[in-house]
Amino acid sequence: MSPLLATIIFTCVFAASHTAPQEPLQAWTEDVVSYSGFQLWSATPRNQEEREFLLKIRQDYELEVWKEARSHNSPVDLLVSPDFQTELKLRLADAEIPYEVTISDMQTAINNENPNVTDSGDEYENRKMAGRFKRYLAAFISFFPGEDYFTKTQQFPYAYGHKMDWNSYHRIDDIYGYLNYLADSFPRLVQLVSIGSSFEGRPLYVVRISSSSSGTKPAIWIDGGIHAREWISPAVATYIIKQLVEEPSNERLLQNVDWYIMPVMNPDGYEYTHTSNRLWRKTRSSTGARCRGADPNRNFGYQWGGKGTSRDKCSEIYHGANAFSEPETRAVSNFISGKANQIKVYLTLHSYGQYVLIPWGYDVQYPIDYNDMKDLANKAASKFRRYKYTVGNSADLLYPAAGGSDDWAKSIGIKYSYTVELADTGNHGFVLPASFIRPVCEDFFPALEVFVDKVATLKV
Ligand code: 0X9
Ligand code: ZN
Repeated sequence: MSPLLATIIFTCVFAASHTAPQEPLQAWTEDVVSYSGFQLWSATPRNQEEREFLLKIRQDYELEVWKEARSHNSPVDLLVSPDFQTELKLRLADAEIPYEVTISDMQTAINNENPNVTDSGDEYENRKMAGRFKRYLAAFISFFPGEDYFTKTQQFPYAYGHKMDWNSYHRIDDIYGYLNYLADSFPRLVQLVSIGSSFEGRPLYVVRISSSSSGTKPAIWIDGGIHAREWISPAVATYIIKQLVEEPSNERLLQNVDWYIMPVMNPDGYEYTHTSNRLWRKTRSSTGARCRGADPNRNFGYQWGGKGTSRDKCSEIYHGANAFSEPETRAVSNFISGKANQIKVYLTLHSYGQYVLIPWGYDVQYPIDYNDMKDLANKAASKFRRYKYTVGNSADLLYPAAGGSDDWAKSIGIKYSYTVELADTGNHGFVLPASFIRPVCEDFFPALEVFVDKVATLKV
């Protein structure tokens, strides 16, 4: 092809891209839940009697528990509606149970959590324009003999724009846009695998990051966003993806290990927390009753329906109609089962509390290789500088809860299986301001080296 013809084609394609219609704005059809006047209280029972009293109060007022732990003198975080605050204050004072109000107005906290989210538009448009230009330039150059398009896209990694940053929490489209961008821009490293569809039809994406095409290295699995409202979790998972793919100094982490990372296991729930109810936890499947969704972390098929689960469809810990009733947990279990020999570490990111939790979680039981698991977890946790994490058995440190993904992964033979409860310890809880994203991500990432060094020694 003559350079003149190529120039004409290039100009036409570039011009066409500028007149392409914009995506339609999404309609906001659903009611938004307000948490105006709701407070987060942190109560600290000091003995068995006080613990039992608090349990009674929780039941009487059907209070939602954000965090609890079995360990002595550890606080219980409760979401308290404005209707009960005066009465509850009196009852706690009567029982002499110390408590403090950690969030005085939940809706204000929610409003202030993610301030930059709408400001990224211009910057994105610039990135997208620059990306488009480079992409067309790469295509243009590839018309000439001896140049192939593939090589050029590798040289122009910003070929496609994306909206992700780690200064704000992003909607699912931004996250998925970023994953697609990486797959397009780094085809030798990144493969985007859709392992199924969510209840509402969103793709369930796993990012495979590997420096070899064969995929036979021992692997690390990381997932985020099992629980919809734990926004810091997908933020950390996407940060890990970015570091592994876009940061050349992390190349060593890919040398002997493959990665499977699923940043948002429950995309329907995640999106719902952005549009309708910031504090939604479960999936969005229909249950046939007035309440939707199941707790995906009670829906995995090991000890399903045991302690710390509920058959009440309206409960936050509803275990679902049966094990793997949710399309999200089913897809994950099918995918991981197929790679159970290759995957040596299973990490699932939650919030909050700053714990590295070791199975079993269904009850206070210890796997036979618990000490191996604990040694590795301690080594990893010793890398954290900014936030201190507690390492220990899940059911012992927190509470027994059956049907968790960590237990299931352990049960199918993945030796090193952990739940990480990211920051913080309760000042902000699930509503962790976006300014924490970078500190939490940067603090967490170096710990992955510990898992890499262990996995690299294991045979597939
Ligand atoms: O209760 C949970 O599912 C996890 N805590 S969270 O606050 N993120 O909801 C802890 C799960 C620990 N693992 C098991 N119990 N298997
Ligand atoms: Zn969680």
